[in-house]
Amino acid sequence: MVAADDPESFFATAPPLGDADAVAARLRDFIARNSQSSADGDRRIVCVTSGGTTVPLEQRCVRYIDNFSSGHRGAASTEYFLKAGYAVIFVHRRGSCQPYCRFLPDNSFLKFFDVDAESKVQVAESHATMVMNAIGDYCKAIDGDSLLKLPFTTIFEYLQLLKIVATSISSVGPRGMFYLAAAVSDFYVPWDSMSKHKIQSAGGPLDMRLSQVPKMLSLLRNQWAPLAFCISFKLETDSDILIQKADMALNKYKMNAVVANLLATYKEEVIIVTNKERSTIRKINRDEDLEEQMIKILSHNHLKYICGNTDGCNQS
Ligand code: PAZ
Repeated sequence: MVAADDPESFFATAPPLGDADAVAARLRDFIARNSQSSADGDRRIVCVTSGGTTVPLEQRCVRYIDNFSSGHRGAASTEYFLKAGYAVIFVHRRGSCQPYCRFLPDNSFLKFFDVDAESKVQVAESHATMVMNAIGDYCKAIDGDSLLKLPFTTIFEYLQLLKIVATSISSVGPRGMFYLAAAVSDFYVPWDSMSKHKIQSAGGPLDMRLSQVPKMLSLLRNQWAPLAFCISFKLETDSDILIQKADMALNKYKMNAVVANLLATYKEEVIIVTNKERSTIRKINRDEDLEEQMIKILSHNHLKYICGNTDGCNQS
């Protein structure tokens, strides 16, 4: 019997994605269109993962373990990648923060609207510019075929999606990038050992053994998309181990960069760790997005990587 932390066994026993063939076809078309249509024919394509994966405890799921992530970083980064000219495959947790909607308030977006005397609904004057810009940017991304959104909820869906995206993106070689900002579960209940129905409380306290989620970064790097530029993220709560863990991921999984951040400060500061350097990026003022600086640095590094891997590189 193969262990639950073995990738083959993970994929063999996971409930299959219902629309895997349709997703693969959409990806093929998206990548083909974005490889032909750009002015220089060398458009870069990034897969941004965003939001947390869930671990169901029951097959007919009532309860699940969740991972911390609002999806804000992935959504903001997607906007800046689009601005930098990338085509973006946005692999996101259903219901998490979306590109161009980050400014929507948590409590109620209804405060964005006014009703006039004739009962016509309009955007409140105070928010009109913001909403108009967001609609404009969003429509430009969708109409220009630059943004493909693929949702997941569970760890099973996420890893199957990642595999399909990676094997599709491999066709663009070094022009492909992975920006893995999603918070992915480290432990899970294998589908075939999961309770089918809601776990009952009558039996007293619950003892549950979680298996380790297989490490897919080596597969991504070595098999699925060997030439892609790969950036993984490392979130820790203990500052003493953050850099050590980032270095480990960089070397063990041969990432091109690791973005290290601490739970207490991740909105204000990140450290980009590469084989050559560690760059600390800090938010300078309240209105600035940290992601703007991050994407500038990472897309520049990606260009250099493409040049180092391509004959007759014409990237500027
Ligand atoms: O999604 P968000 O903006 O609330 O948080 C972003 C983040 C902290 C989840 C991300 O920066 C990150 O570190 N992701 C990797 C998490 C991990 O180590 O599993």
